[in-house]
Amino acid sequence: MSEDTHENDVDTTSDEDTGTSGRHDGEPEDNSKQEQLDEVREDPNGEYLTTDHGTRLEHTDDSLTAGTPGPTLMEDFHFREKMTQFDHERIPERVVHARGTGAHGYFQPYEDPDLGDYDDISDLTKASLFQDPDQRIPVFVRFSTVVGFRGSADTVRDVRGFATKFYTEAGNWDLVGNNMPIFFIQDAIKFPDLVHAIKPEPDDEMPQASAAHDTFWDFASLTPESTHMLLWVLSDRALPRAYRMMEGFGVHTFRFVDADGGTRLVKFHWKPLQGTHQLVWDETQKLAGKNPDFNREDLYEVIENGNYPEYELGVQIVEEDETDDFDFDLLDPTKIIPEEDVPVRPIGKMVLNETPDNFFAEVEQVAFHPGNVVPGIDFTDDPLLQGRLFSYQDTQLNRFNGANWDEVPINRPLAARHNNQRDGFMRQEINKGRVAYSPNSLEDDYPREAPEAEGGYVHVPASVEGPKTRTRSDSFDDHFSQARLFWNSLSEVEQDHVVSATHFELGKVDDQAVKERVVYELLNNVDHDLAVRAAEGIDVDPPSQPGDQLPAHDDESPALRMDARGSDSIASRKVAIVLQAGFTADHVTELRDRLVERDARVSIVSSTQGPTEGADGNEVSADENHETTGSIMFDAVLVPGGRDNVDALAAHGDAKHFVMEAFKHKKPIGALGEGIELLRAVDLPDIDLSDAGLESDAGVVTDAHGDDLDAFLDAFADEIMEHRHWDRADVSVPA
Ligand code: HDE
Repeated sequence: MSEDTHENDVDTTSDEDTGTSGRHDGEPEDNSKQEQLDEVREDPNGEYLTTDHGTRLEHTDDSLTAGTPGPTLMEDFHFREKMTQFDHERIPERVVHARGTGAHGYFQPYEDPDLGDYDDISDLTKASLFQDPDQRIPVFVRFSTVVGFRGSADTVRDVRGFATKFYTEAGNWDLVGNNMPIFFIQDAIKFPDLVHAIKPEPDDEMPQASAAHDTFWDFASLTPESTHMLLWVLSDRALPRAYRMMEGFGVHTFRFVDADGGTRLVKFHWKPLQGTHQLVWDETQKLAGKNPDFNREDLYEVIENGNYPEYELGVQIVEEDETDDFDFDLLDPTKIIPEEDVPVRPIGKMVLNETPDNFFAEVEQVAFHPGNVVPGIDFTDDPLLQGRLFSYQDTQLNRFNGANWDEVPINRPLAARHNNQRDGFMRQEINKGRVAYSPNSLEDDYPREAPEAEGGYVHVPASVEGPKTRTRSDSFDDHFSQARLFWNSLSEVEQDHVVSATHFELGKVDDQAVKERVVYELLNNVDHDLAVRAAEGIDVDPPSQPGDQLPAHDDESPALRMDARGSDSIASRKVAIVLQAGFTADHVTELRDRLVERDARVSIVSSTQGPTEGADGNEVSADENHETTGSIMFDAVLVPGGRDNVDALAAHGDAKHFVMEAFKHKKPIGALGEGIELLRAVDLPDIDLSDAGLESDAGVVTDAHGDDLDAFLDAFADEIMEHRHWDRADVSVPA
């Protein structure tokens, strides 16, 4: 039988619709994963209501009964089918990372990446997805929190999942990472303990989506290897402003393999091109009530507005013979490689440009697995990674009630599939022929193994020897050096936030011994001052001297500071123009239009939605009222002039609160003309509010004359790009 005609093939997709040639040169919207999904999309204009089996229905709003009213009849197939489907709508939510959202997009390798000593990417890896800069690889990304249930709030203090499925011509590659580069534990066998400790407590199922309770800190206090990760979770990294404004990390050390079989170690990084930015704690708490979908909504809004989230994929490379150059073990997942020691080389860019059509079918049913790799990418002996290679396959059996989860459209590869795996619950593929085994002679031994030169996956033949043992490697012993490195690298403001976070997290712990262990045995071995400051807020006696395992170094890695990663435009930033009737209309329309020209998102906020009249009789339409929104939903606030406007605003508690709260959260504030009087009315501390002309002080931009809107807007935009103004007086505004 010829290769073209053998019957045993399970071709899920034709060459035409999969782009198995591997080229996706068209517009991103044309990527072939989308085409594949199109095949299973429901026709939105379907004319008639039918049963699941296609019978047209003449009446749907009443059950079939004997008499009116009367008992429902068994023969009401429409009722039974509809109700059965409904009763089975849920699948088990993920045991961790239950709360998430997702987007489609593409990854495109860079033409000329700065690869240091390597001529081009093929020197590093043969993975086909990185080779051709004209090729766009379809991707689906799911972002998540870890601890909360599926309906929990987005803005909790937590790690964020950042999982990417690359639908490559060589098969699916899943990079299942987080927004923090390390993890709590060193060995996967501790994962059930960690998760049981951090999830709501089993007797009363409280608290929701929070580590701030006894069982988590009890576990942590007895698990010193968690210290480095605890510092990250206590930092602003745990409060991302948006999924598109956080870094992503593959965490483990993986291997790259080139065409000659040469290998090297690699760590993966995602760098967001819209900057790495955080929320402040007070804001996250309020958002959890006022808009629990804050991060999810942001992702959908920016994609729908065309401000596509973009991330560079970067790699840190260590040659196999350089692994001893480090004072930690590269296989220890509680360690980073400082970027100053091994630079992150950008190798391509990911753009997220399409929201899912159906949350369940795409975001809920997408199933990641770190074991989904393609030739050119291999594993290391990191014991956390090794355990994950079992867990993800296994957990999907529970979620999908069977082994065929890979056939769900969002999980299906674009690469053709041929094998002898068969049957099971909800099998979609209709395999032809009588042969489902290998070797066989009846079908010419198809499907046959692919030699390495034809893309067959060959595991790196790494040598392994040693006795069977349950022992942690000595090289994993140092738990405090990098925790201290992280602490030393934070700005003063970021350190203050960590201290406040300890006051909240440990302040919620009832058991005094747990609190003391965290302070004395963990924090005091990171930094004495940190331990003393933490203790002072939580009724623990401050330690009198540094911990006996305190590392003797004052090293810093500036790349770890969040404020090191700004943005160079205001695209996608949300600006509120707060006004009442009588505002200076031409200022408002012009500012709004010019902000929109710069791709900012602008909302007009007033006491009521709808038309609001300016001083000259021209109207603008208010998008939000003070009930539907708040300053916490915005990146910046603008107050226009107009006598009546400002008098009304100054008499309006919600409007004053809006400005004060934005000030408290260190956000840029702009005011034009009489608008400055509102800032005076709320008494912003230590801010110079003069009537001289354009002024900028700690992120507050004012122009009493308002005659040069361009200059005003440039100054305001600069402050928005700064994100937050930490130099502003840290006062307790009652907001
Ligand atoms: Fe996961 N993890 N994990 N994890 N993980 C899951 O798989 C697990 C770990 C991560 O959006 C589960 O499909 C073990 C590190 C993400 O669908 C489960 C260990 C990192 C997601 C699982 C870890 C991650 C998961 C639950 C210790 C960063 C969400 C549902 C060895 C590198 C993916 C599921 C999505 C999800 C197991 C630790 C990232 C149970 C055993 C380290 C982003 O299989």
